[in-house]
Amino acid sequence: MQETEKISNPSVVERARKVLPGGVNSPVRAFTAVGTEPISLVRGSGSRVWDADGREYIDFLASWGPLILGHSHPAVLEETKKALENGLTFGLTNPYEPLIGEAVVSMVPSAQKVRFVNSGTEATMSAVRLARGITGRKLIVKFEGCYHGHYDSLLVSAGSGVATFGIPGTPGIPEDIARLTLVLPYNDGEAVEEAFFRYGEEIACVILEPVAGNMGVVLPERGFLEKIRELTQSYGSLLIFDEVITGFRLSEGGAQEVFGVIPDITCLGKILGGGMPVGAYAGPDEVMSEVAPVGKVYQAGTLSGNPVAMACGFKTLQILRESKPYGELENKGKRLEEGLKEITGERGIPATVNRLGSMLTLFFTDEKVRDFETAKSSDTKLFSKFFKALLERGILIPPSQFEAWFVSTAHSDEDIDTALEKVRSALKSL
Ligand code: HOZ
Repeated sequence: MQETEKISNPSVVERARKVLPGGVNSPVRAFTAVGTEPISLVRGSGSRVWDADGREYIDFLASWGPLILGHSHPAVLEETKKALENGLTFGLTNPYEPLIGEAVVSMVPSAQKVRFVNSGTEATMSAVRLARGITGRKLIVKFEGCYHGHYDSLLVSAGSGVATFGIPGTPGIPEDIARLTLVLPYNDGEAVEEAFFRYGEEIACVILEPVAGNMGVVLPERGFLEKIRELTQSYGSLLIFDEVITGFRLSEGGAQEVFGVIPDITCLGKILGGGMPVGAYAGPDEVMSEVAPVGKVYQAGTLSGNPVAMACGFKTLQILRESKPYGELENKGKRLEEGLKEITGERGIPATVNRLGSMLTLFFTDEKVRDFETAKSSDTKLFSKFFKALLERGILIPPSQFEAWFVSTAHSDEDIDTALEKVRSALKSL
């Protein structure tokens, strides 16, 4: 693969900057976290993507997680085109909605009913409203470093001290809203106990990524998920698993199947849409029967259940159920992890790799990364140089230390070995 000199196409990026804030429709795409000129992508196929200058990259960003089957999977494209030919949207129920709904219900252990929306943010926002509607309580518990989309109540940073109320994570969120969210350290079971001891009767729900992907990959320590399940049960609060990243990624049934902890509500997205904008929240009948029009908790969306998006997601789930690729994905993820550890070790670079299945993060720190504080001990300046050096060598990883790399069924062992060669070359150049 040609080593790339120029790594961006100014015409697309410059043109976008004239009409889009920062030239992007989502901030992280501006590459500010890595201090380099962003690239724009025009095509993807299998494990590869091409930028507007025609440069090719092996892609471990995978559009932040949806593309477990790689880019432009032929059967997924075919099903999506079939739906497209019948029309873009009807605004009434279409045949693909029960089809993908049946797939979710059969794959996700906690799901007896599912409501489709258009993004992970809508899914988590609706799940929190449902928990508050069912319990009649106001307080929410979330964890530092977990990202659940840009819903006001969840864009909240930790206040001072443990088990204290949140502060707005961005201008535009009233303190009165932030103060209803408790922000705790991830993997801190004692902090959860303290929060319930103090406020348990007022807590509507606890929401977390059962395996975090949005602070980089951080796994739950033994007993952490079980402790939260036990406390929510005994205080009558609901447990919400944000499986937007882990759903269908770690196994057919996501993290709840891997760890055997069953939430009251599961939020889904990314892989669920196969690359199209789809989110969902799901749970047992007794919970989901509270959702309008059956129950009183209102939520709606003009394009929810869009036939083209449902077709794309349905085919993706169908292929996962038939091909059962999780053993293969584990082997590929392990190959990448071991290679990264070997190379950073050879060069004496402080680094640690957190991985589960086909999602992983290389942190430039010698600390054990078990929460957001330890994740933030990473050398982000080194990461920025590493990111740019890899990009110049035709390897695309997420443009932030605090994100997950993804391996797909389309990544061959050769792709991974090539990527590891480029990692070695990139680190040598720094
Ligand atoms: N942390 C997000 C992925 N789970 C970044 C993607 C975005 O905001 O566009």
